Amino acid sequence: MKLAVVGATGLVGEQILNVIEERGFKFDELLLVASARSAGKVVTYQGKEYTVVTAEEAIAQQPDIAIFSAGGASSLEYAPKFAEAGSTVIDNSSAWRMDPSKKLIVPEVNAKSLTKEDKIIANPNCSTIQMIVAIGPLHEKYKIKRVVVSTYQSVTGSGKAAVDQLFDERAGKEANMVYPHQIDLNVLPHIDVFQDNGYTKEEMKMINETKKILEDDSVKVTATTVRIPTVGGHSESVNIEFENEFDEAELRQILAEAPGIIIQDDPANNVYPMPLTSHNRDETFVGRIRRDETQEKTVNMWIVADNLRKGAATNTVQIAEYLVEAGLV
Ligand code: A2P
Ligand code: 11C
Repeated sequence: MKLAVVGATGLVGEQILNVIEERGFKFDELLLVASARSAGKVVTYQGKEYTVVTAEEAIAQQPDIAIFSAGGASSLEYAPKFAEAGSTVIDNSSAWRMDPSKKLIVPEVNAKSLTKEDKIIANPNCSTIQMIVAIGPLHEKYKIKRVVVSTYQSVTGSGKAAVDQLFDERAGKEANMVYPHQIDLNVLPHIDVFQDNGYTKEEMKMINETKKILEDDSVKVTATTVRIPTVGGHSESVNIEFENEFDEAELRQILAEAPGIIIQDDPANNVYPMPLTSHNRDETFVGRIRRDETQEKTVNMWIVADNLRKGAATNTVQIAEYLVEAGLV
């Protein structure tokens, strides 16, 4: 198994390396790939020294799997070249997600749809992944009619420079502005660029990617995505209306038994999911589960996950694990 991590020096790339080590993902050879700026740098990983290489150099090595988290432009340019060289690409950018010929995978929900022919596999957006982990099993049982979601997203979702903006503002230093406004002590109802319909691209990702992963265009989703000054961990308030009536105890049981979910729901003892306690965890945390008393067949819940982990790195590594286990690479 020859594995390439493309974007290995980025925030998500670093987490991919952590997750591979923690989960014991086996490889014989590892290629750490970054831009020409970083090529030649020596990185120590799992007690061994690796020299960072460019995408071209990695393609020539024909890795079996290439996990990409190097931005959309790099994916558009290099993923097809890796695929042509025989690699299976797992891509964390938005470049291929809505391409009808590419699969969009959250392993707990739809890994089984993968075949040997899938040479570029898309990893969904972080805020979509954690929602799907929780609502996927509920859709299967009760059929979802409509989802209303509001997010509370960490600055790590915007990369290293955004984390610097937050801490520089907090330290009273002059900050390089990644966001159009101060993020420390503030909340921005604005993630990614605004579209003609008044929604942001992040909101449209949650809407379109959810339908694609659930393979059900009838599921209505409306979203408001919001940036808050937290570091690590996206949170979501989710209101779900089902076609069919549900029993709350049964719904909790379904979530408790679903892969990748930990229920944290003991309000009497102030137990609920929080970004701080999701930090560096691979699971999705669900709490504040309660019937919506204003409408039939509707439930409210609060969903939290580490956006760099389950929202990005962990999901890509789980796809790689599935490919190996299912003999698809
Ligand atoms: P580099 O560190 O050399 O710029 P982040 O989203 O946290 O900023 O990380 C982006 C990652 O993608 C970094 O590892 C970055 O490398 C990498 N990257 C950017 N452009 C390319 C490219 N053309 N080829 C390979 N890696 C790239
Ligand atoms: C954020 N969701 O938190 C974004 C980051 O489509 O993979 C990831 C963007 C993407 O800002």
